[in-house]
Amino acid sequence: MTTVNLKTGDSILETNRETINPDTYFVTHTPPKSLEKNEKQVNEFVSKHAAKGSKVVLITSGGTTVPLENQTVRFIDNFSAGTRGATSAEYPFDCLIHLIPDYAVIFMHRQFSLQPYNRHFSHQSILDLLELKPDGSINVCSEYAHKMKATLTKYQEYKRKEMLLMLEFFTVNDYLFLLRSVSHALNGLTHHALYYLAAAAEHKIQSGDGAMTLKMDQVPKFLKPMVTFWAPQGYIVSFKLETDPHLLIPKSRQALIRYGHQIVIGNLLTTRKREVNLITHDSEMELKLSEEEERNGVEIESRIVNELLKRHDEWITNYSHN
Ligand code: PAZ
Repeated sequence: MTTVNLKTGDSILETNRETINPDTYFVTHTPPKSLEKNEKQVNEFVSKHAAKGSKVVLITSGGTTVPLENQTVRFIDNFSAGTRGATSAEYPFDCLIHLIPDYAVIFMHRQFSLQPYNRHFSHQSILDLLELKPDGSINVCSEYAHKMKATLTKYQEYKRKEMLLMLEFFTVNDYLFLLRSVSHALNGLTHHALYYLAAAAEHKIQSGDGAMTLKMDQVPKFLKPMVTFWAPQGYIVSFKLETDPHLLIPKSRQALIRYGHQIVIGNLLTTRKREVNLITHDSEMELKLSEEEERNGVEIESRIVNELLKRHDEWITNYSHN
């Protein structure tokens, strides 16, 4: 349990390591209203790609919120803008262009967080990208035209081939229900499903205690039921965020052993955009951008996704030989 004093702004006072049992969570909590509609979309998407023999990757992205009231006026949020997820969602398709395996993407993202392709223009106002001509027509300003054309070409191709399904969540509760449903749907693809869990889901409020004090529980450890029941044949990649460099590898390894999935990607808050560690049960690999690569706009997600698609492929091959 984490207690936060809202009046003084004192932060974490007390932390309860006990978590809500994931089995009871889904019985004692209300599913989001959008769940049924989303499940229908996911089932159609997965069936279509299964029929074509494509692989599917689920990417979760962005922070999760914890509402403070039932009729939400205030909520607790976290820092994640969804950069990792939105950036990663573009690379399976880039691989496809380079004739590496065929992956469709389910992009499960926090509402209003960054989105693949659109992210390239999210720091500008849309009105500043456009200009009004004397004849009344609207053009993209010449300084953005080249980048806009390149991005739009890829984005439209993605859409034309129906390779991308976008699903939204807002609260941690929406996230958990949707994750369970999507995992169930993808389980039909057996080893051809890849799960890339980059969203940040940490705390859940247990109850209000007086006007100014909140008690929070850890989010249920959904990875355990996911690995055991929801997606037992999937290739599951989780992320571990740490602030202390000494804890990064041990904590990542601890998560891997505790949940028994395939890979934990450890990243530090301050260096996450240039450096990550891929930890498996019998290996450790550091992926790091050089200063020159950073200057040239190389994104670490291109390295992560390439490496994971390679490993997923080897994993499928191993299964088919056993
Ligand atoms: O969204 P972003 O790019 O700013 O941050 C990405 C991240 C740090 C949230 C992600 O890489 C991550 O570590 N997700 C898991 C966080 C956790 O629950 O430990």
